[in-house]
Amino acid sequence: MSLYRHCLIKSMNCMNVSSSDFSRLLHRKSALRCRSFSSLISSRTSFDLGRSATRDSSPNKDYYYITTPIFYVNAAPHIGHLYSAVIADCLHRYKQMRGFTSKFSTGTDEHGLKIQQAAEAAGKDPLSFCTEVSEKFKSLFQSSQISYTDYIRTTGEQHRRAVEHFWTVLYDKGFIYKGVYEGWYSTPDESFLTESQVADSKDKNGKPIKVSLESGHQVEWMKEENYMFRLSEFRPALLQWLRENPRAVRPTKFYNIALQWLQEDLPDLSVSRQRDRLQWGIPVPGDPGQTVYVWLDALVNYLTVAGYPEGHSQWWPAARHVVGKDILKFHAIYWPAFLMAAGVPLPQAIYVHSHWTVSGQKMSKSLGNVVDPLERSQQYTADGLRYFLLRQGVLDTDCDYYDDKVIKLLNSELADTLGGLLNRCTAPSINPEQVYPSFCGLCFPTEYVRGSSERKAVPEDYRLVESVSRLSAEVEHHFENLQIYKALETVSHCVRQTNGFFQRHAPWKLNRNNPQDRRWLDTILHVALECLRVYGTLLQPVVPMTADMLLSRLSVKPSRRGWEDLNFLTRYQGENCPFEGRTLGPDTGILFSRLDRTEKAECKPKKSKKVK
Ligand code: ME8
Repeated sequence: MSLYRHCLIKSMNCMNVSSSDFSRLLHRKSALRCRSFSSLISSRTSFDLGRSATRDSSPNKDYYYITTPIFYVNAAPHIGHLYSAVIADCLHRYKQMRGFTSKFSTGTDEHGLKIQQAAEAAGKDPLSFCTEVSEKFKSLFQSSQISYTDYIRTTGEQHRRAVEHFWTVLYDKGFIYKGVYEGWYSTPDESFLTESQVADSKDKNGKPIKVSLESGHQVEWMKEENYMFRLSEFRPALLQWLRENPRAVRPTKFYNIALQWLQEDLPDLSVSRQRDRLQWGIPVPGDPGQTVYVWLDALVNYLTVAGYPEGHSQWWPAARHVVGKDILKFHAIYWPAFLMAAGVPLPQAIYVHSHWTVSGQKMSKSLGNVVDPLERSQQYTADGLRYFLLRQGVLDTDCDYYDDKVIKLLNSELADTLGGLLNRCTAPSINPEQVYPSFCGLCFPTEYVRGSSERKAVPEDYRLVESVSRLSAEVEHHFENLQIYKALETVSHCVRQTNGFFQRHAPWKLNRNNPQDRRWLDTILHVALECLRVYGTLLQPVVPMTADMLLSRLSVKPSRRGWEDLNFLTRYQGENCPFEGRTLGPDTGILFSRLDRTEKAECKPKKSKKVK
């Protein structure tokens, strides 16, 4: 049987069409508005994976386009939302440092039943309700130094045009047909589920209900006339795409999950809802009785920001999506299938992260344990919270949040170790001239010469130089592998080594008036400040304000804070150091204040002591 005939039978089964209607339909060109079988076949060229930008290197190597999920506005932002944004922001800033022109998009997902219901419950008109919550996300992101270049709202006009265009392309190519969807629907997840994805449960009154196995949310049985997307036809192409691009979904754990899903049949996907049930959404082009399914609407946001439909050719090939594990299927299966159908290249990669739990439990409104990121960033500072999330967050495993852990980590790594080191090297008692002092090659010769009279450096000092010289390459490697926590662990290890170096040589015991002591004192400070300069530069994508404060104190101009300026201890290599002899920047206080535990695991910044 021809594929066309097969398609017709399938869709007619959904529509309960009789066999006489079938033969009439078979001869009607407008059937399914799928122009003709030959056009359906020719549209298969859109599966041409050779055209998709699926290798992790953009055709235009200088562009980088990173996105976060767009967040539902049915509730205020929580720590998980901020986490996605912080990961994307860190990668965006890192790529900018590496000389890329980077676009970074985030925003809010404002259509769908759950938003419609939330607005109704709040007694507000949907758009004002969406604007109010969307502003909360925006202001959280702004106060958390999320340096997005684009903030998209799906209720925007430009987005509506992009969705209408995208829909029309899918429809005209014959990938959308009208049928009847009958099955389970989860409104909180805005997701259709098969029988094997639901389980029996009881509501709080003991009444039997069905819930989604994955999210635990209650599902309802739904039967309505919908437009269906021919997802089932894309299984081979999706498999081919994933097999040929093992880095398309990262980390590997999630790549394997996506591959596993493709081992089973993929049912066609309902991509609209009846307008009488869902008004809050984009009407289906040419059929005002139907509303576009919120996930199709939402996914197109990434294209809208790239300039779709007219002008996306510059940015789209550089696209990477940061998403949580809960929405992997939408991004690794539905989205690539939609794009293949529309003849648009696939994104470069999908970066998936796991979830934050709170004191070992899933974060949920009903448990009352939702961590408010705005409140926490006021307590710990924006940089403090960013550092914690990136230092503790591991993409492929869930991480647990509790306040004590934040306080301990920030006090140890930012306040004591990093802040303490800066404080010690710039304290007026040890550095009265407030300069970046000179390095003396006799005290710290390139070769470790046993018994040399002026040499003061000991073998551990050479190990420090070795570690810090390697550091930028290691950080680069970890950033590229999306292991930001490892990059921070490596930096933190070097900061501790530098403190050890300072402590070992106790420069405060040296006599400034003795020329030999003075040369060594200056060398100790020079080495420590060089280390700090490297740490400050590398930490910019993670803690931008703290890094700025540190580098400003060292008098490193913004134009000297790039990756190419990371050359560590050039004087040791016999080259000039552009910072040697410079006056330090003004002292603007403590780099990172120690946090104090108060009742209820709350904390407040404590006055740290500064070395005079
Ligand atoms: O799913 N830990 O929006 P959403 C870490 N609008 N991250 C978490 C998290 C947790 N506990 N909980 C949520 C939607 N997230 C859709 C997306 S995209 C085209 C449409 C993060 O408001 C994580 O990134 O439910 C997750 O994927 C996202 O928030 C879901 O946000």
